[in-house]
Amino acid sequence: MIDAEILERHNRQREAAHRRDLEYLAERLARSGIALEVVLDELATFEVALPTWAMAAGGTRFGRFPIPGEPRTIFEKLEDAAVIHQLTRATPRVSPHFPWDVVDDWAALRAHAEALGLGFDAVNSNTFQDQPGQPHSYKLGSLSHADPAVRRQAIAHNLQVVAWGQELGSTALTVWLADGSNYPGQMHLRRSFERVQESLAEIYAALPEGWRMLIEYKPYEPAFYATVIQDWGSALLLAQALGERAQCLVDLGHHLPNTNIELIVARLIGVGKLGGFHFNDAKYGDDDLTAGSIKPYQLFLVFNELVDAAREGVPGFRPAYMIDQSHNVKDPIEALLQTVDHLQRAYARALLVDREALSHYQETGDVLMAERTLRAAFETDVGPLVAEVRRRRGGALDPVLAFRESGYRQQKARERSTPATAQAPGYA
Ligand code: AOS
Ligand code: ZN
Ligand code: ZN
Repeated sequence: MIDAEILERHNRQREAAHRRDLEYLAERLARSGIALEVVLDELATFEVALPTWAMAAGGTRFGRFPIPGEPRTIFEKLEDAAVIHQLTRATPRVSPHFPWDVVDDWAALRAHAEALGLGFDAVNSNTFQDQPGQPHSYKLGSLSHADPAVRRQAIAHNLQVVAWGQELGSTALTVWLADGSNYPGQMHLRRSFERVQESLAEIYAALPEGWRMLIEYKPYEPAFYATVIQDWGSALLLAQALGERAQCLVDLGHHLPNTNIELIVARLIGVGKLGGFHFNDAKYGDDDLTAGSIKPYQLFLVFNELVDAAREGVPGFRPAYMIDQSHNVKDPIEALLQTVDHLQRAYARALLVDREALSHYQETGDVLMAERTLRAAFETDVGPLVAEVRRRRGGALDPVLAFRESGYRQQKARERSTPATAQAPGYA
């Protein structure tokens, strides 16, 4: 991890300016009747899981550009995750992906994570690629495949992933399927969905106590004509058919352009089926860009729904927050530090919304003032709040700069000299 002295020096150099910024913000908030300490306490509860697959340089189907010092194993990915947690104090868990994360000693991995102060979030199965030695191919589907032998193999893999997750203390399985068709006629649209439901029911029935199943949807890619679980409606139908412990996972990039994602979030909360998020951002499709980099207002509006639900105490509301990004051109650690900061800012802004006023304007039909209430929160510079939460918890005032000052990447480039094992590009 990063030398404590480097971190202290980083904070010391910025402390005076930070205090002035925070005092100014506290004064502004007080004028609107908002107590700084209350917001800080709520903001400090925000945690988001890091995906192991985003720790190394990602890629597209055209290529991948490895960077020196990227992690080669899940052990090294955890080291990088620990640095991100050290600087942000908001990422205490990692979400692994099987079989991309190869583990042969579970006790050693557990001990490694514990020593780094990390735990594990949802485990991800992978039936969108064929693995060496696998008897059946997923070329034409996995849990939806017409051949029961292929479905059985895909079900068995998911059960295996759950068993591995138990080794790690995880309590959720995320299922994302590439199942679908590229041409009209290729797949029976109704029956393929029924088969997915039946397969998921087998996995669901075997879930250990306290576990949840998170069902991820996506409109297209790699299937370009019809994806079996293509939208929140399909995911919701499955979650409802399976039972209470099955919920939907909203990956922000998995929507067609202009979809109102905050409305979907509100709908899912309304029926108790919002299981979690894969945070990222997109301009066109499943771009997997840094959360908040393209549509910060949308991200704020999503968090606005989350804060609203939390304040109201909606029963069973406890979505899992995870990041799902592919870092092709940024240093992955820096990109993740930036992402966490963007997420915290969106959350902080949502905490500042004057909900009483908003509800009054909604009920009295004052459209302009209702919108203005949201915008007032969105336009507040919450940087000092987020920095203060980090500082109080022992993190960095400016995580990206602290990371650069630490020389961590250069040091890893020396230590992790052999080329990174090729990671599957594309479907991040
Ligand atoms: C794919 O587009 C999804 O976002 C999944 O979450 C996927 O399993 C994950 O990104 C790992 O590739
Ligand atoms: Zn995802
Ligand atoms: Zn995706």
